[in-house]
Amino acid sequence: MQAIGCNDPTVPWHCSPENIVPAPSRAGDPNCVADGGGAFRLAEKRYAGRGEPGMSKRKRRCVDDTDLSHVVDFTHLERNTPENLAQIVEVPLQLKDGAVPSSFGAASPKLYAFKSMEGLYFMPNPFTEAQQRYWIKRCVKDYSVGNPTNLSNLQAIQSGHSTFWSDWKLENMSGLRWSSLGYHYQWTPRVYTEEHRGNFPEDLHGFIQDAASVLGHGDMRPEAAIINYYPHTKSMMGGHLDDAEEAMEKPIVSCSFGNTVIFLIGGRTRDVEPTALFIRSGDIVFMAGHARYCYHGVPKMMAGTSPDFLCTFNPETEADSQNWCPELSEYMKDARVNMNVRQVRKVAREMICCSSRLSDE
Ligand SMILES: O=C(O)CCC(=O)C(=O)O
Repeated sequence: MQAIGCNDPTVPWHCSPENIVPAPSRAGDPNCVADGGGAFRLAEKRYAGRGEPGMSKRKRRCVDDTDLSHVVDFTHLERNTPENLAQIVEVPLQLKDGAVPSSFGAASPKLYAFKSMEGLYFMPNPFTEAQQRYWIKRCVKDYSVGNPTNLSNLQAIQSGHSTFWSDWKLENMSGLRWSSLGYHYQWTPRVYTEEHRGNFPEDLHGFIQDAASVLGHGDMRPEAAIINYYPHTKSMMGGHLDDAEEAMEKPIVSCSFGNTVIFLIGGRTRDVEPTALFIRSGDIVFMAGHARYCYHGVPKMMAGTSPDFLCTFNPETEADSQNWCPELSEYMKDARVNMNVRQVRKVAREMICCSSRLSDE
């Protein structure tokens, strides 16, 4: 993963809008442009509400009326411009035995492609409310620190061995930015190695195989997950490429929960004008084919757009709930959680070492 800007190794590519700076020029790296951003960078600024180049400071402060009419909306097709609508095509799901996988609770999930972005597929929320809550709970409570093989920047802010749940405070949660499962991507050398590898959760493995199968990638082996936590509406992710996996022919499956965001996907360099999409709670984005090699990022989260069922907890009816609690509903009022999963190796490798030593590093 290659980030624009962020120099803090504990926050590899989650940059607050203030922190985003043009990428340093890396001679010989075809993904880097000397001018530090091009069309992608300008679109990020525009959607982050930071205005157009040359705009006065006063004007920049009031640009949250950014024109969103060109943002592609796969959930409400009727809201698209005629130009965007002409680009959207529904793609039949590839179903084994004609059945929609049970991982998707929705009666008939739909899958869309966008003609000018080969390899990008979008499935508007196929989950039931209970399924969304289940995955949020897994990401926030279990995948963050519960799994001892996780490498998470939360560890850096934890004191001693206390866990997030035994010491729950909303302020602690705002420090939670990412966690990795399976192969732990190493941000600085930009590699996956056998020494930095933990177990991959079975439930996530099964779900991702189901999801990839509707795209015709039923043979995908989920080997690395990055869970991204966007704790408040200023959280965003700078444009980057995910190109460190050997198995680039396999899709990235990316599921999001909580607040709505604007997602940008451009081209192989930052000079390509990106397409902007809305991603809402429960939506799944697949990046395959050409899209797998394209810059993408999240410049903007929309405040107050997390669905009501994620922002509430009813002690009378939900006290026994395994998957929900007041702390999660509090967190999800402002947050977004994204879990995105990749196959790393072309050929499966046995786990040769236990990455528990990572927790001692
Ligand atoms: O949060 C998202 O939707 C994007 C995540 C992403 O691009 C990544 O983790 O590489």
